Amino acid sequence: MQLQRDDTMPSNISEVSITESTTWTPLAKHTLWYTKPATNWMTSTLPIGNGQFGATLMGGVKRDEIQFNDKTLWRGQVGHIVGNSEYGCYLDFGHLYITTREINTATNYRRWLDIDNATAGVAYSSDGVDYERQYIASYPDQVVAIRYAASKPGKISTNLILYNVNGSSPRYATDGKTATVTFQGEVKRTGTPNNESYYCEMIVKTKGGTITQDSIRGINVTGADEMTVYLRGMTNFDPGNDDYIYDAALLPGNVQKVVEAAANKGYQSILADHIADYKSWYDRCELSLSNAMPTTTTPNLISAYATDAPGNLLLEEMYFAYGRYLMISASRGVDLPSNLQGIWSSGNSPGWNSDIHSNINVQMNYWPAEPTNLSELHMPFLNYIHREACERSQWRANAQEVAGQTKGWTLTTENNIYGSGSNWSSNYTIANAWYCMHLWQHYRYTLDQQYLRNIAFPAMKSCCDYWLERLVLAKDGTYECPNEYSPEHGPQQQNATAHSQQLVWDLFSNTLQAINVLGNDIVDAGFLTDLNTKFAKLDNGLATEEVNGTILLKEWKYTNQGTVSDYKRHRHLSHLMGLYPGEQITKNSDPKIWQAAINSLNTRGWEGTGWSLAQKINSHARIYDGEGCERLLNRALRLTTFTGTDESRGGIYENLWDAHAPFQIDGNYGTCAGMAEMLLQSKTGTLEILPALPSAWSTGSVKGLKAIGNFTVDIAWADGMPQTVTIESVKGGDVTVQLPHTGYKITNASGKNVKKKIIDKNTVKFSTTAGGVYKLTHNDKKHTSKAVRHKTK
Ligand code: FUC
Repeated sequence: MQLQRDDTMPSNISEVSITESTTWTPLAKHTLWYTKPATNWMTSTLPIGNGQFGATLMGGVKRDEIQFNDKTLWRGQVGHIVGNSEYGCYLDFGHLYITTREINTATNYRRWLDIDNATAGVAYSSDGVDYERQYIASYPDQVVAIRYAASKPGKISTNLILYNVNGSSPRYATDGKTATVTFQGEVKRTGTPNNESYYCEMIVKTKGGTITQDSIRGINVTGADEMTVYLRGMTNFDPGNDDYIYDAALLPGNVQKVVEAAANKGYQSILADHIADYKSWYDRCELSLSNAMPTTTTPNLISAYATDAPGNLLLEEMYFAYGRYLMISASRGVDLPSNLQGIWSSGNSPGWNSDIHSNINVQMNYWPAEPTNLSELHMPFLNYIHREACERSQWRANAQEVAGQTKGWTLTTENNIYGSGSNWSSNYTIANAWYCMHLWQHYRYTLDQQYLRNIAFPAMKSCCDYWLERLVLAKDGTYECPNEYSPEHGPQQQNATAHSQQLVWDLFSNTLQAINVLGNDIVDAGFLTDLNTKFAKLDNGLATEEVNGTILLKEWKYTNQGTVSDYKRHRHLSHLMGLYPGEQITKNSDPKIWQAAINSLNTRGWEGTGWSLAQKINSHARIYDGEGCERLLNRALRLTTFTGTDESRGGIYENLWDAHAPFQIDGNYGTCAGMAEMLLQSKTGTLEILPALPSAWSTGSVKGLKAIGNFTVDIAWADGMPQTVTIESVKGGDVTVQLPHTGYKITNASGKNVKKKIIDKNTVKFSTTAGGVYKLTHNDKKHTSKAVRHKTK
């Protein structure tokens, strides 16, 4: 349903004349800022979120629009694979319209999103008064809180209207000092007699002034010194209950408790706790490429990107920080992954239903989680996988319903939050193995064996059951995945796509390693024998073919890709799973395969949707092509204003949301991960320092990247050369580090030299103890070479 403007902001309210600020610059380095209110939700609104509940801010002066979402508000099917239009859609929850009364002009206008502190604001002056608004989405207090302030007393007079996107009008009540506004309703579900219920509450408080009910609509604040708003919408979604909902009668009380507690606590305490909480995540990792401050607005920074070198690096640094901001803001709370738009969606017709898309998108949302030190924020996705695969019934039923198997679990490409999916390309069932890669990677980064035993392994084992039963023995004596798809082109159903074979290879290899960690007793002997036998005879998805004179990695075992029209430019890199995010293809692989993978990646070119460019950055980092990464980054950060669907208009909007187009958040996350991949890789267990550093990043530093083995790594480099590398060993154990040379001095926290073993001319190995911090310093005058250069072409 599209929003009807008449239902929302009173149509007779037009914006006042606004003069842009020409003097303001933000205090925090990583601040997105603008000197005009947003006029288009997709391109210009600014998002805040507490991981589950969030808002988007338009920042008008007379007409302030705050649109909000909760990750759990979905209409659609419960269980079963159904038609494309039936399985459902992520829904807009509501809009808050705050009209500032008695205002005619605004000067010195600016609005911003400070991602170093997770606070958003609007400020302007009018008639000798300075007005300032602040907006936050608090995790500790679970509300969106808004504060309107003015430099003189009695100057805040507003009208507040809450709009229920999905049903009846709100109820307004006030005692003159506080107003409480609520709305509630149900959204339609099918496959069950029970709909999902939602409830929203807003409390408005003022310092000074009065609050009255408006004779037509909403509430009026008159002559206040300050106004604060506390807002929360929730649903009765509960994935632990059979029907995915809990008793709707309990919902209003749950919301009231949260909003009333927040209103009693007060804005300043909520703000202080919010910033402390946010920074406990955000400050763990930081990329510094530029000393520049954002002295120009974000739209200007983006426009100047192609030519303005210091600004250029600042935008790249900002985009990295923003990826982490968006993850902290969209992946906490309920055990559901962030969707195609994170948690932010206005109107009820988002692209691809803003669903959980399993053939690249939801995975990409989580690519930065481990390397950029937000490992715990991977859990809403990982717990969701475990729950749906091992505790709920539908993914297990899918094994039979979509694939005719009797064991294990699987899912299709398009998914809602109720275990249901659409039947679009439903023969694509290999997403289960790809999901298991995430389960395993979290273990590799954390070495948390309890997690491995209880959360990851049961789902990995069950996924192996599915594939061990489903694989077919081909004439060439190898095991193949039948009837698979190589998203999203070429033959719809074919045995042994490179994509499916590489993913099953990854699943089997990881599961065997997990058994090695947990002990053979974790499975029965028959399973282990079957797994070993089929792994040994598995077609590993790595074969080459010549296409128009170039040796490429095969995408289809039984179709030459030269016969598929899009092989040179298709946005998906489905046949390169083993290069990234997998680790099957490395420079130590068979040289023919390594070179074919490089050729295939280069053949796919330098264009794409936002997410495709992001995948290319990560993949080029894996082939040590720093210049290629920078070229793709330059392309990915190109301004776009197009909001329709177009595969060739990838880029960023002025609010730094990634454009597929339309807005799709995977590209934000994927590009953030790509920048981390350029600076540190650890896929094979060796810490590769600055593996794909472009010349544009000749000097810089990064702190708090994570490596496999639970190492935390800071790197400072100059002239392309790592100067110091600091490695904190969280769990102890040996660490292997690849550097430009082996002459780096290694000292421990007390400054004592650490004994190293030289593995080859670039690689050293040394022992660490849990909690130990080790500093590797480039102190050898003889070694002046730049960072390790790998031959990729
Ligand atoms: C995949 C991609 C599309 C789009 C959709 C949501 O199917 O091929 O480009 O991103 O997901």
